[in-house]
Amino acid sequence: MDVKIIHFQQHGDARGNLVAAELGKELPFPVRRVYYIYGVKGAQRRGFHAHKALNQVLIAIAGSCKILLDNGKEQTVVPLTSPTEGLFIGVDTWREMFDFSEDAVLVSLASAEYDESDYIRDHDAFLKYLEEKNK
Ligand code: T46
Repeated sequence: MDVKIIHFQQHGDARGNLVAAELGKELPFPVRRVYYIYGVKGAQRRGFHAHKALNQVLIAIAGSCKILLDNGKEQTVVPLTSPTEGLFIGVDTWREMFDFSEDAVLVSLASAEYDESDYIRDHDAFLKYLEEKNK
């Protein structure tokens, strides 16, 4: 599965903490878009799609949530619980986000501008897409 936990260094002192993410160090791609998700209520799940070309790093900069990842062959669930770790998600990976804490703020660092045509929003279509691609 093309996913990886990235550990960010925490620069902490008496004033509090600072985390940096820099291209070529913690970040494996140039960031072209940032968006964030917050105020997710109770049992709401989000995502339910894969991307054909987009790479992302997801960071729970506050609170926590879980990310279900699926490459068509296997599934795994990654909890995001710290602003010092990011989850890299490569292309062709189905994702669902759930179990958001009330205070959760999930930031995404994305490799490209928003493009709806890059989304596969149906799981059967996702499996068919992978089958065609791997022929
Ligand atoms: C992803 C997961 C982790 C925009 O207008 N611009 C944007 O950059 C984004 C990301 C979304 N939107 C609009 C499109 C929809 O009308 O915001 C609305 C909600 O988007 P969506 O339903 O795709 O949100 P999630 O939380 O299901 O998925 C998002 C990202 O879209 C997706 O790329 O990997 O977070």
